[in-house]
Amino acid sequence: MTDLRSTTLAGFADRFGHTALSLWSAPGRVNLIGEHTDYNEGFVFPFAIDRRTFAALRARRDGIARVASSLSDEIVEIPLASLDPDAVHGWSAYPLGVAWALGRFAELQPDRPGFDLYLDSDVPIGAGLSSSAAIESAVALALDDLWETGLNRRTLSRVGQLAENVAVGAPTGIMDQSASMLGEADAGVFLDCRSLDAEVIPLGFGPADLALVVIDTGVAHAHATGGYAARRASCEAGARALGVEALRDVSIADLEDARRILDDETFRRVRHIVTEDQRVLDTVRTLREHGPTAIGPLLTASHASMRDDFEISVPELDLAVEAALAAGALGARMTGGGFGGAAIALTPVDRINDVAAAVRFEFGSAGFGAPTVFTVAPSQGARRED
Ligand code: GAF
Repeated sequence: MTDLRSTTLAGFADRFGHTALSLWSAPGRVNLIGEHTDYNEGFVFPFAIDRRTFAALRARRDGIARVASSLSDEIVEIPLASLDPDAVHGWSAYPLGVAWALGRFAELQPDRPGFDLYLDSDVPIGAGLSSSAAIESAVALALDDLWETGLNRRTLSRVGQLAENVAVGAPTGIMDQSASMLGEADAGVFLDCRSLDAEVIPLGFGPADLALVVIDTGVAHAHATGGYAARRASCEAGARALGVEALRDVSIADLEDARRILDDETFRRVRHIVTEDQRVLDTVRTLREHGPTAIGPLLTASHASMRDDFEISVPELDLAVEAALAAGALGARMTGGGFGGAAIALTPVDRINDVAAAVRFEFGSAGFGAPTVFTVAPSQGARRED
């Protein structure tokens, strides 16, 4: 396994010609359940994973920000005074967007230090495991320390979200940054996306001999384009037509009326959100009362709802779910924004190999590209590493 601590420090020294003075990291996330509910002010239940982005940092006296990454040869440089969402582009919009967004939540001194920052990561990109939130959270924590802004983790999650919404241009919700900031080992983050109240709940996968298998389909997705924004717009249109502030305010019992008021497509988008919110609450209750082996059917029902009502799945994700279930997974679903990325399968440890083999076999038979299959463990959120 790559030692990201060493590669990040070495990468920093190589690019900038001096050593880093602090090291930070933040994880990607898997969303266990609660998809597209965050921007509808509903409930989500993700966890931080044992794949992280590392950020090495050193202050500069000249008010210049320089960022570099293991994934690119360029060093992007900008005076702090010129930081603006329109002035940042490509991969550097993530770290520099965070540097800009911090100023929207905290009073920053005009003579604050600049910085050299280098990023390295083992969170797969485009797999729906939130490589973007991992960057944003690591950088937010690093710059919060450098500039002594004293923001709490909940607010730093909003900093990351603002960077993604405005600097990157992806209209995403608050889930990913919250999971990356608030996650803890062996636990999920049950988040009310309206109040931002979060509860860290033990998942108990280990004692139940369960593992969370990730099946990365290799079908890349991007939230700054098409489908994600279209689903968000449908949800907002549905809320307006139903006269509520957000779909969080629609109950299962209200769905009968909603069917009469809305066109068929908007109704199905709304039904996904309303039933998904309920599935999150049911998952948390079932986990508490009966343990993790009992939550499988809720995960699988969530996938069906995303496939049929929200229509954000793709054939590769559907096949991954079906193959995993047939090989002994207790529940499976696509995770993240959809239109590609990864599926997850809650799997008894003694069935992991069967699930991986079945998925690979079925992908081969269907003529799909080979998937990447691995397990993830619920892990600690963003932290200082040195
Ligand atoms: C992406 C977004 F970034 C999240 O905010 C969330 O909406 C998710 O898709 C879907 O649940 O990861």
